[in-house]
Amino acid sequence: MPRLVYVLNGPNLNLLGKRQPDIYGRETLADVEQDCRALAATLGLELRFHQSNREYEIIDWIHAAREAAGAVVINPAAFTHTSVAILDALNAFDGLVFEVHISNVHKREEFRHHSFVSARADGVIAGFGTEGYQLALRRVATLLGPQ
Ligand code: CA2
Repeated sequence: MPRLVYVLNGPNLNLLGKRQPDIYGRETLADVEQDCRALAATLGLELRFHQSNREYEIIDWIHAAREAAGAVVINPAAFTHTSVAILDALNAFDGLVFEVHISNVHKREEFRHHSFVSARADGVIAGFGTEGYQLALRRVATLLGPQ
């Protein structure tokens, strides 16, 4: 399987580290990207890292992943709880899918307890802060095997 991984981030995650540090921590999305790139290099993974506030852009990146990637690591943010379209796109992708949430969504409001994406995910990480992205990348590397 290709060692290319798409790391996709949904709406408002561009504000990471700038608001609500009590829930989402102090790392910015640029910090998360930097950490992911450093780890990916040690794991022999190639990374495409994206964020969008637009559902269609996330769907387009999942379609692009179909052509070339072995895994998608996705924090769909609020689209987690609303988007059948993102679920449908992920269902058309044959590689590994890991869903990441910075906060523990199950400890929060009831509307955050349901995820459309979890029906397709090979694993779900919630409540590990931004470290969750790293855990997901490590799992991808384990499942893809040595380079
Ligand atoms: O815990 C997560 O990672 C979430 O996916 C984050 C989403 C939320 O809608 C999900 O229920 C759980 C919200 C992302 C918004 O991120 C912000 C970060 C800093 C300041 C404001 C928003």
